Amino acid sequence: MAIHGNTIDDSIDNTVLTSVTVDPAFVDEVRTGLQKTPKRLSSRFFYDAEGSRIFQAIMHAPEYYLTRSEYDILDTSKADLLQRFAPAGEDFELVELGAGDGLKTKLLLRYFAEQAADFAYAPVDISADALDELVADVRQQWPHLRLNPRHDDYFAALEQLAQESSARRVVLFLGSNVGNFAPDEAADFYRQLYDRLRPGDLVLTGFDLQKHPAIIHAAYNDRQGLTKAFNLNLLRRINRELDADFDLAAFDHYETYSPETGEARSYLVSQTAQMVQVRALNMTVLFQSGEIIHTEISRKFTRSQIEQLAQRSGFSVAGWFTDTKGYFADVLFAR
Ligand code: AVI
Repeated sequence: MAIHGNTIDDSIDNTVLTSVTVDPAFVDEVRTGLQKTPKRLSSRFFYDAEGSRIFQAIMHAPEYYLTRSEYDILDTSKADLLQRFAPAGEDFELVELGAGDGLKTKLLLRYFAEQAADFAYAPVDISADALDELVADVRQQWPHLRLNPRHDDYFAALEQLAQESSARRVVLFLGSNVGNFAPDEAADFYRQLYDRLRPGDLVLTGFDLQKHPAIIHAAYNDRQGLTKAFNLNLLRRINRELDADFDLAAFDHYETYSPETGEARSYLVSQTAQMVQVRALNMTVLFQSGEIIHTEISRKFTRSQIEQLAQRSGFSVAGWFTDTKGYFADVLFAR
């Protein structure tokens, strides 16, 4: 097997059997992350087709309150949101970053369409599969909706959209995706967003709030083992895309939540001393028994942290929507 640019060819006796396209950033992450102490792989790479499928299942797990909480908020607040997005019924462009399957957004689309709101929907996703599925579904449900999908990097898509229309942009960044950033990355992300928006544009972000630590801990330790499968799938992806030989049964999922930092952290734990070959990278990785790979941070916020985030990046907080339990907040930032 050899890597040519970003393509790996599976060859036996010089006969190419399969050709898998591998994201160069993934190659780089595996190469550098498995050499760090402690070992680290970013949760950015969880979302191959299988990872996306498992994440859909997590969103329905009884312990994973985040999706239900946000769905409730959007359902309860949809009229108020439309009023803020288009106070005088003017047209606007709803740009969704990391659209996924758009489950919660479809609730808004349905309501906005019923109200005959004048808007275009621009879902942006780096996963072509997820985007294609969403677009096909939205087209089928609302054939007259102006649809402007972008299979691109978030900021490149925003810049391009700005050139194409002068309508107010309302950016959706839902689902607590912001929690997967390190604190500095989050501030940087909103600063970059601010620079690409015009005065009057809006950003609606889903933040998971700090609450009883046991509730948060359970959300990342579901009884069906979905979160474990989600975490382990990263090793399966390395096996498939980089010709590695991780034995998934020799690794466990371990989660911590610190109420002091507000960080839920996911780890993979080597259950034994072992050696793993990543053949496409010509790399041998040694694990001690009990050694971890840190894979994800899911940060939980306080209200004042969210207000500071807005302030540090130049936005003002223009709306605060929460569920009855106070578990989750969708917060409107205005440029
Ligand atoms: C996508 N992201 C907001 C999820 C979270 O809660 O951090 C991913 C996830 N990881 C484990 N369960 C869900």
